[in-house]
Amino acid sequence: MSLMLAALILTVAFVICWLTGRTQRNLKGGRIPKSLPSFPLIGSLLSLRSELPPHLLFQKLQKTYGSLFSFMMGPHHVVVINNHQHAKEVLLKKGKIFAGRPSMVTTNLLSRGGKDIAFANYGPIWKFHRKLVHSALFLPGTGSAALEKMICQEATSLCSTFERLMDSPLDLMTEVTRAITNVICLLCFSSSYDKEDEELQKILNYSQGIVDTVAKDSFIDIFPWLQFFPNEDLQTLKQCISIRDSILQKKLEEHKANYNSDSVNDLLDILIKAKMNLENNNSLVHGMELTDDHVLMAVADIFGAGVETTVTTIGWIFIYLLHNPEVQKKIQEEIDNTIGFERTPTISDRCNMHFLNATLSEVLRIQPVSPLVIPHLALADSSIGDYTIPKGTRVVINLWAIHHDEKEWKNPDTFDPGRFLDEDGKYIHSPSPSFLPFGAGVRVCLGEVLAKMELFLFMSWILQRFTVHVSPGDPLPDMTGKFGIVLQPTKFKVHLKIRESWKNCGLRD
Ligand code: STR
Repeated sequence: MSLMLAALILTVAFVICWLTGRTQRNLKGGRIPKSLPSFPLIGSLLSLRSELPPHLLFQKLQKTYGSLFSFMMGPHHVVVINNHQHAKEVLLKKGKIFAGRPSMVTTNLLSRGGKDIAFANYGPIWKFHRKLVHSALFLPGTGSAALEKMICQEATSLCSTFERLMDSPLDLMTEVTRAITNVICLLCFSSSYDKEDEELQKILNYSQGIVDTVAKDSFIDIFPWLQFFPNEDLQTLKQCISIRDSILQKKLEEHKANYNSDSVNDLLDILIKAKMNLENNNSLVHGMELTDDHVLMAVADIFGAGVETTVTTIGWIFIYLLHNPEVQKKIQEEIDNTIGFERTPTISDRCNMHFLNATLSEVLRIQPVSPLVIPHLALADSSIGDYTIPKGTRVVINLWAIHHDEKEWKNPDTFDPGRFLDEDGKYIHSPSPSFLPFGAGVRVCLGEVLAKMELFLFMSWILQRFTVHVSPGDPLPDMTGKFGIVLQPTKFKVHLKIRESWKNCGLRD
């Protein structure tokens, strides 16, 4: 009896929801996207329960609901985009309308109420802040020549650590993570960490804790009132943020104490200088304020984004090389032919290394760093294709579906660097418009240049000297990964072997 009553209540609720949806359609005139079934309070949560991670579930739901569909996440109206035409309309053509970010409990905590770049909402202060950080990434102390030097310094140290650790099963990503973290440390603070440094360990731990808990469509981001009840993930996030804050605060104070406007060496110095100029020159940039919070949150973003994304990608590159040893061999042949063994790789070699570039792009396609990117928010009533999109809608771009679209890519689930090469074996930047590894438009990735330099230099340095193999007796690493704001590979061990040709060359110490 009570079951029947429950069924009746649910049916009535469903019909009411459906009718409200229809009224909205009549009011706005345009088509509204097909929606997953939705109920009062919980929205479409029942239809979203699945074994599949969200990017694969959304890709599958396209078959029933079309490539653009919507659902209610609790009280929030969400639209999911699965093709590049709609994605480009949102990111480029209507970039400003869709440049907003939804306010979420976890991201608000992480960014001190939206004072960072990645999660802060669109507005004049955000625009100014982003421009400032963007230009800071191209100044003499931080521009590409300086970046190349920092990366090669860390690549040298990484390769000598590998020489010490090779020939036994090795968790090579631990070493790679330290190298990548040190590049960002050099860039932001002109300092780097030794292997055993406790602070480095703290940074790695807090960063993992944040990746595990932030912006994962967890219940507190859907129903903010849940934050007032005990919640383990929220507790972890708060702890991680407080560790991050104490480290960054210390760095800021050290930099302020040693600040000298004639020797501005790193990103933190540049931001401190910009803040001081702004304070002395208030009339020039009217109404713009740059607080210590803005400076710290920008650095926190660069740190988090600069480490987690690059480490994740390099992890995937190694996994694909282990699964496809012939690809590794081809890259090594290319290194041998274009660079040889008399010198180490430099960024100017990049234009001659077509196969390596193609492999890097193919990994970014098949395993996008952030499969659902950070959700966008419609800042005004608008449309996508011929669908009406009301102000306040959260727009999720399913980069995974775009990179695995069968209409755009032949056998999209097959790893094939050859798709990024033309008939003459030359690297093609984008063989299909359905390729957006760094996003596009107003919110395009700030670190694209740095990331591409790091991927190229680290991989060419490592593969010039070593070959990676699966540890004897171990299975090939898993390809599924762990879903979150970045799609991290699961841990794996490798066997590194020094290459015969490198062994006998003059460059080796
Ligand atoms: C990683 C963990 C951390 O300590 C701080 C951040 C903040 C910036 C985030 C980063 C995170 C994960 C990757 C993000 C990045 C901003 C841009 C990047 C989400 C959570 C991507 O869009 C892939």
